[in-house]
Amino acid sequence: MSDYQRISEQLDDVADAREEGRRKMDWAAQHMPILEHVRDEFTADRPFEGERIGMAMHVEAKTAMLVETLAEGGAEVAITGCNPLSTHDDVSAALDSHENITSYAKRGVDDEGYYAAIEAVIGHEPTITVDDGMDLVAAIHEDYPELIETIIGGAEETTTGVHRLRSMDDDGALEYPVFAVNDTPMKRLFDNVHGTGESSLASIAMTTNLSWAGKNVVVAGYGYCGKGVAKKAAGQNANVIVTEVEPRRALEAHMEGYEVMPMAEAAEVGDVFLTTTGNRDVIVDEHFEKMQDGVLLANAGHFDIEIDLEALAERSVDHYEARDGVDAYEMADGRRLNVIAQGRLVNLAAPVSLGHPVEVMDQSFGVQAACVRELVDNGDQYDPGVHDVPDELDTEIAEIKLEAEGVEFDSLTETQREYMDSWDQGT
Ligand code: RBV
Repeated sequence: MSDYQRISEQLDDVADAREEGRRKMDWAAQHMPILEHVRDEFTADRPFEGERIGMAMHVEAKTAMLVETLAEGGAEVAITGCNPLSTHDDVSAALDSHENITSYAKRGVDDEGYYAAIEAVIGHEPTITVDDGMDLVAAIHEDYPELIETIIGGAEETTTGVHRLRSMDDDGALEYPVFAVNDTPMKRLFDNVHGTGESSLASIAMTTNLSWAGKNVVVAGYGYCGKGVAKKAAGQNANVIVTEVEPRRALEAHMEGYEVMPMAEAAEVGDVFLTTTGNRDVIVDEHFEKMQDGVLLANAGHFDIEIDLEALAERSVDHYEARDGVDAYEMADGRRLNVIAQGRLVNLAAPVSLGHPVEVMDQSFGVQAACVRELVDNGDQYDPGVHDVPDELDTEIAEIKLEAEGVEFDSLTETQREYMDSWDQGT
């Protein structure tokens, strides 16, 4: 093949990828009325003219709609992935073809490639950061502190990122304001519960072609994500077992009708294990020792630290790809323990995974967009540190969604409002 032919084939491949990425984005857009509303507003007002937004998020179709929404509002946006396995390369190519957007995201990068892309985003000298997991904030504080002076603020998408940010803030190390998008009702009650629940179970089912009905499904962690996973698994006729370390959450799971037991016991009876704790070393060697042949192990937490894969590799005598997205670890006694998506967040990192459903990401990203606007409008009113998203912004996003759904609802009368604000009217 001549050089000319090779180059023209490569160009065709890029064009095909862009087209496919665009098709995925168009589909998502049809189900994202909040972003559509916000985008119309941003396109008219151009609130981000002159701003540079650096992002590290899961680069796929829904995220792409957020990125475009910000770019249509006048921003120059640079983005990379927030997980080595969650990027859709075709969507990344489609995004990159926008004149105000540069995408460095690539699926399957190694650690070096991952951090090089984060640095490339930082190279655009962002005035606003939008993170999912806090890797951008961390890299800026560690390696490019000179940029902090010109950064207005940031927004953080996920529980793990907010947790890291709060620890950083407690240590007095966080030097610009960041909104805890994760903690808003419009995000957490939908994205973490329904989004994680539905997409994790769907990804596992599609990856394995196995049923939930009649399985013992062990859910580690009964936070918002764990609640969603437990509820949806129970809805699929699984027998749900919850493990917890926090007494009130353990009690809540118990009163919800789930079995609650230590992981050491659950390890012996579980068919499927799904971690949602945000902590490390949740399933470790002592558990692998007791597990049944054929179990499925998956993680829905942000980082791949919940299942101790090193210990599993050490304990195994053979390791092979059993299916696309399933690694089988064979023990000396013949048992096979199957890890899905390399223990990375299963709803995004398995080959068939698509991330959370479009509707919930519309909500989360609606809040993100509102936060970016708030930073541009009123950023100087926020001190360095973690901030709750102003309630009226979250409420505004809910109202846009209800209107799009054609759902009407009541409002308080003046008398009711006064009553709710009073304290002197008893029986
Ligand atoms: N999440 N993003 C997607 N773009 O498809 N799916 C899930 C997507 C986010 C979700 O908001 C969660 O807080 C975070 O990923 C965990 O990294």
